[in-house]
Amino acid sequence: MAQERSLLLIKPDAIQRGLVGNIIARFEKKGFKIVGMRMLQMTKELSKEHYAHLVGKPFYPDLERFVTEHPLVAVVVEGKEAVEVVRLIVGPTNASKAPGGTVRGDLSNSTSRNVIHASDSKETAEKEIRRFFKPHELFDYKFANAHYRYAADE
Ligand code: IDP
Ligand code: MG
Repeated sequence: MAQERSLLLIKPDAIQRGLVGNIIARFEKKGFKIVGMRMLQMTKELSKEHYAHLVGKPFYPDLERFVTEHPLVAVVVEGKEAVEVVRLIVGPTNASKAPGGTVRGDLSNSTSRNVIHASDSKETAEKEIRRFFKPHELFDYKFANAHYRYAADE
């Protein structure tokens, strides 16, 4: 089975608004396996590394203040085509235009305070998982009911 891993960051706005459980539940219900989870404080240095593609943008100073203001929750999920499927569940960056049923579409109306980060490619996911988790903080385990989640050839 082509299992992949993707990194989620449940951003400080979601924590302030009491949405952490709601967000994690969506990925569990879809069938993803949680293989890592920790609360952390994003530093300015970590923000500049994680958002390196945005450091020159006019909104970057506000983004950095926002993501470093309070702790966030980092989660690694595993499952079939995780990177692409997680992005579909998350919805587009501008939550105002995100379809209902997506995390951003249901829970935010902002391009900035959009409650969640998700890796955008397999390569990025591998880098981002290493950025936030040490190898011993990630877990390999089997679902006891795996055959109810995927067929043998998936
Ligand atoms: P993504 O989170 O959908 O992958 P990116 O372009 O990687 O989107 O941007 C990272 C984060 O930066 C967004 O989730 C959002 O919080 C913030 N951001 C992106 N574009 C804008 C913008 O035009 N205005 C304000 N904040 C933005
Ligand atoms: Mg991105």
